[in-house]
Amino acid sequence: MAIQSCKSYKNLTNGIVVVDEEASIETLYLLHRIQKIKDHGYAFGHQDATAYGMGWKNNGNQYKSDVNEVSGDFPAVYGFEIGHIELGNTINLDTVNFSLMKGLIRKAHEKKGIITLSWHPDNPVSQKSAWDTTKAVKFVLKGGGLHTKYRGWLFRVADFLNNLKDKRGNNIPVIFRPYHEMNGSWFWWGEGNCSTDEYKQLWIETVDILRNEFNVHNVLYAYSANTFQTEKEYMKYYPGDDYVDILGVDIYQHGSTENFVDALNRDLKILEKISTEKNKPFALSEAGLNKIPIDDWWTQILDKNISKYGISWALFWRNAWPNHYFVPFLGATSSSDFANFKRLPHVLFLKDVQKIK
Ligand code: BMA
Repeated sequence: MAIQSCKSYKNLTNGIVVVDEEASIETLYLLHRIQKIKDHGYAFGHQDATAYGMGWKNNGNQYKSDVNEVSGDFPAVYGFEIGHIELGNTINLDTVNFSLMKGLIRKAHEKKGIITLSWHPDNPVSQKSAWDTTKAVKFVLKGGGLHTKYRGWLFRVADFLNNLKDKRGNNIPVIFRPYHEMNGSWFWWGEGNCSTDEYKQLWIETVDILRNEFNVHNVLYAYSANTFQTEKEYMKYYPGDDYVDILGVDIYQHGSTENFVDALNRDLKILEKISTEKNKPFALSEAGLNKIPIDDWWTQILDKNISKYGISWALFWRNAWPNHYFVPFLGATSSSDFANFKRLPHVLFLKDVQKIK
């Protein structure tokens, strides 16, 4: 990328002011590309695409992805998970090594892929997992007994983010999507486990500390709720326009196709409206049908119900185990439909987003 002034990149982002006024040029350029994607369709993403897949785990000497094996191209969007970075561990909660992850992030970035990071931090009070709902948020806020500990956690998050560098030493811009699915009650930061004000304060303090104190300037912040019924529900925990760059929603098919189709159309229509009003891009930040037992799910159920709304990307969850995978691997049900899905002109894989400048 030719060096241009920050000002000209701000023009490129259509006048959108990002959360971080000091965001790097690369970060503004990422936002610019995310905005442009929707003129061409939406980008396809996969969580941990290159870290492991069905029956294999990256040992540091390979670059592969189940998605590429089934479809002939890599994903455009790469989800990675930084849960347990806060503890200073060398591997994340799903046993992906953080140094390997940095390398995979660098590789995806060099190939012009887009990176989005989720974070399932342990419960800071009980020290159990993110799914332990012992009350915790109020203790990590300023003035709370665990605030110093929480700052230590954010120091480690910042250290990870600040060390994402390309070959030339420039920082790699990423989308950071913390404290997701807050309208569900399964995480310690979720509905019923803290008040809406506490949640908003957690978000605001997290951004302020990363940005103002720990000098993180390579991040776009994504607010990502679980499937919701109304605009009011979506906005209930929204920390404010100054603290969110991208709007997201996580929608899984847990039950009937009819319910899933209704949820996609209801939620994406609402997000499209909020996105237009706020001039912020939006995404299907997580999605999937475990094991994809429906042959034509990709083209007939998923794509037909998400392609008309203007999302920038759709990210599918990880291929973890034989009973927990969200993208087909060679020989799996829905593989041939997935290859057809990949060929749809508005469904953008890596080679397609490489052209979006
Ligand atoms: C969940 C599951 C867990 C995993 C977590 C974070 O949806 O896949 O097994 O630990 O995401 O990646």
